[in-house]
Amino acid sequence: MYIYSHGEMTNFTKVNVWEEEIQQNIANNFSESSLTFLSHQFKRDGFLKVPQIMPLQIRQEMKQEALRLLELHSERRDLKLATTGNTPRNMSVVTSENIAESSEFVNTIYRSEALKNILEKLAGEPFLACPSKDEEFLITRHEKSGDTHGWHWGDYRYALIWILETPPIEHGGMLQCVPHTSWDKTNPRIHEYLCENPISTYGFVTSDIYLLKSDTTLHRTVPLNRDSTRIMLNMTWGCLDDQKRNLNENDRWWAEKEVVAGNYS
Ligand SMILES: O=C(O)CCC(=O)C(=O)O
Ligand SMILES: [Fe+2]
Repeated sequence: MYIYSHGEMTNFTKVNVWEEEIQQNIANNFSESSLTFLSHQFKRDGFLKVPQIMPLQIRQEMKQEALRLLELHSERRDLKLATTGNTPRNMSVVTSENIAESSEFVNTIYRSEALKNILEKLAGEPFLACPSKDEEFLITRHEKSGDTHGWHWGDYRYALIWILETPPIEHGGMLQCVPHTSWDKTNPRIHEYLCENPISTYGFVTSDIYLLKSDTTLHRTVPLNRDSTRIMLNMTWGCLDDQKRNLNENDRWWAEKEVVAGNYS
């Protein structure tokens, strides 16, 4: 029976309007020849700034949505993580489950076919819904002097990061990347990677978006040098290779307040 209540009908229409806007925006901003160059750049750097992938209005609405979710669910994290060589995590977070349960907007944009389609073209392989429910989404807010998301890799291959608010570069909060590296959780050797490879540093403006090849790009945020506000939303996808991997579960600091691999002081 195809009977919708008024509320469902309204949501259904809204989702279609967003999808239409995203698709139109992508058609306006990406030509086939620009896609070739962007995909090469992404292969080379493991990082690609693509703010034009989303209409400005959706980026601005996403900031309001993140502020709402932070107000409802933010939890502070302060720890060092053993599986990344004791690099620090100092920030407030909203967990994946809290985002998934509380935000129709985030869920809808994450499931946009037009978005997935362009991301697959940029990356050159299929995107799979994140294999792990606790890693699909993450919101972080750097707020205090010293706040940083220390050097790490991602468990899954692709992250689309929405920079919803950023302080001036002078305050820190830039992203640093070392592409073409890989994560051994029992021997991460991060300082060796830093000595052996060039580090790229990327500054942002509010409303930027970037795509990261998170499993083979060592990355961190530069610590804030004063109290200031930097808010990001992470949307994660897996790839076909991820299905073969076996993940140890003792370091999921974003999901749990205290984890086995975390050092708290
Ligand atoms: O805040 C950022 O730009 C990076 C976020 C990140 O590395 C992550 O969510 O895993
Ligand atoms: Fe990351």
